[in-house]
Amino acid sequence: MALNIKKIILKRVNMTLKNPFKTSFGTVQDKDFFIIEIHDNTGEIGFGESVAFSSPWYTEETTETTLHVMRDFLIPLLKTNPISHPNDVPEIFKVIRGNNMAKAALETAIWDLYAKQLKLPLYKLIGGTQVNIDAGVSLGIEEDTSQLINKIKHHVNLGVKRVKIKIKKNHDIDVIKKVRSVFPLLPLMVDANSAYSLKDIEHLKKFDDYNLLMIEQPLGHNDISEHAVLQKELKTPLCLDESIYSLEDVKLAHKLGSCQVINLKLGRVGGLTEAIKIHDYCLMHNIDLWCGGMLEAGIGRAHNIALSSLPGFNLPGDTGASRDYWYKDIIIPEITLVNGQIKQSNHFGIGYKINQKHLNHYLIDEIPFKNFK
Ligand code: OSB
Ligand code: MG
Repeated sequence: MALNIKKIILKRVNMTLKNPFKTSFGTVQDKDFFIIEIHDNTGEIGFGESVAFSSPWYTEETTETTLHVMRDFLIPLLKTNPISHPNDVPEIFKVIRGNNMAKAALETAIWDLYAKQLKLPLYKLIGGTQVNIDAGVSLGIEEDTSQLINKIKHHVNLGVKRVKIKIKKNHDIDVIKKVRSVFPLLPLMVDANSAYSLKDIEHLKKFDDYNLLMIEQPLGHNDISEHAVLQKELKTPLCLDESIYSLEDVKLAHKLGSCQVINLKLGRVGGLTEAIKIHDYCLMHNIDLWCGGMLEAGIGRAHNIALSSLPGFNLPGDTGASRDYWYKDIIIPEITLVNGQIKQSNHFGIGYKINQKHLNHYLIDEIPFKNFK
């Protein structure tokens, strides 16, 4: 059976986060991105979301490069190559180097479409077993740590299972110390977004005193080998985010001992097919795994929730409720927490409908593609 793609529409949307999100590299408040609609010959629609930001501070991709690569390279490949299973898509996209976020935006939409054609929830199609997933929260840098502590209190009251705080040079130990003094037993971790180098090794060793779950991406955004040097000096587990683009990267990190935990993001690894391969490898090798976030709107969030149902996701991720990010999300129902957990939808595909009224409110452009083989 082929998927019979008839039409693709890229819907460019502008959404403003409730709160600016500050990291060691910069601040995000406005998200300019794409909702991808892939229509089949029966009128069924698969949805995807592009996760790149307007500027290339996290990885090299941006909203504009995503558009360029989807429009000029990836969608033309989909026009001429019939697909019988979503697993075929990375194979078809292989002739285009990199640009994983652009690839994932289309590939995840194809998975949603395929699950809908089979009349299955996406999480069931991929063999997910976790019907309730633990929510975590990632909190940006606050110059005033009492503000951060208030935010942590809010999320702890909502039942989140772990808290991640962003740190940067000269804004780390002091913050961790204050947070720990208020929340001695909280499952707490830090994310440096590559703020340090091996020169900081003595400083980073001090982090071992605060019973952190892990330190996420302390060193270079594309480094795997120096993290192995650092991990040998630290008791606290390291987690890789930015450096992981593929299963090959995970294998290398595992072999070198660069980390004990993987943060998996659909966009960064090019979609669900590669994400499942990484999940299977982590499960087989007892590598701790959780699902990261990219400040997604509802469609991307729903894809993260489905992915997190796989049995190897043994730690709470970054995915939380819609209302913690947006005044109004673009899906129905919005994503909510119950006792710090998110329940899988049993509707077909990603399990959420588009809120057309809200989507139209945010819509700034619509680019259609027709004439598929
Ligand atoms: O490093 O994990 C990161 C947000 C944007 C870019 C990179 C990161 C993050 C987050 C927040 O930490 C994730 C989320 O809440 O969606
Ligand atoms: Mg990170």
